Amino acid sequence: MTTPRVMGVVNVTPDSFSDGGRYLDQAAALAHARRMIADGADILDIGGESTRPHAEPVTQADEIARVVPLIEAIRRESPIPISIDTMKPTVARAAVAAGAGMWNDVTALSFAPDSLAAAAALGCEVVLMHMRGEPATMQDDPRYDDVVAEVRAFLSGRAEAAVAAGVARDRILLDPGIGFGKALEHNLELLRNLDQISGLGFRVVLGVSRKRFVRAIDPSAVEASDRLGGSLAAALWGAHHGAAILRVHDVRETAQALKVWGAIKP
Ligand code: HH2
Repeated sequence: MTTPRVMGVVNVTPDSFSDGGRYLDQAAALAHARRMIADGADILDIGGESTRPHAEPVTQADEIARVVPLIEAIRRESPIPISIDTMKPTVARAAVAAGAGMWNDVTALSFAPDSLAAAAALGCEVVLMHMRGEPATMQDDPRYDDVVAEVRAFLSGRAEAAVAAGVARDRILLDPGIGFGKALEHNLELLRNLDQISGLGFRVVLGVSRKRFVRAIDPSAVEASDRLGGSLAAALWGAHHGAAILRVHDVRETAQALKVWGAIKP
């Protein structure tokens, strides 16, 4: 069991659920990225569009204007791997040209007709995430017969579609999409059975940081920033069940938790 890499989230958006608005300003976003690098991030995930329920859609041009200057600025001062969190191939292309090496797509390359071909042509790593429905409505009473089997089948199908389109198998990562069209019990079932996702043979990305399921378990954790303890508990669970990358807001605390976990595990 290897220690997962820590992916620090930098949202350059006015409305992200945990840090929306804080880093819309480029200088503040760059300062935040620098802090995450100093705190031990292994990867930065840059996003210019929020995927929270009822978030405002963003035009391609605005999204590029938010993320590309930041990626260029980080690249000028650090070799840290950069991921672009977008569903739009045009934004992914611009981000990769600016220095990103990974495309993190919450729609698993299904948002645009040319997403799969774009990923293959870019040759970057791709994160294929499971989401039920669309951000606007995904939390309206999501239902599954067998959430683990359904998410597993979806991710396996998208991975095979990516391979068929020309994405190298070892460049594909899978993510069960905690909180994306899932009620508390669905999120918990997926975490409980994470081994079944890692068992598909691809590296697994896990995003549990500050998510609403923590509040569903501890109703006192009203604000996203109140959810560090729950986020760390779920992150370490993920580490123990094969996650290769943990996508987090609290880099320093997660990196420390992983160091302790790594020192304890045989
Ligand atoms: N979660 C969010 C966004 N992108 N990507 C992956 N691969 N996995 C996730 O779990 C994931 C993701 C939501 O978190 P955040 O970016 O903080 O909020 P928002 O979407 O509102 O910007």
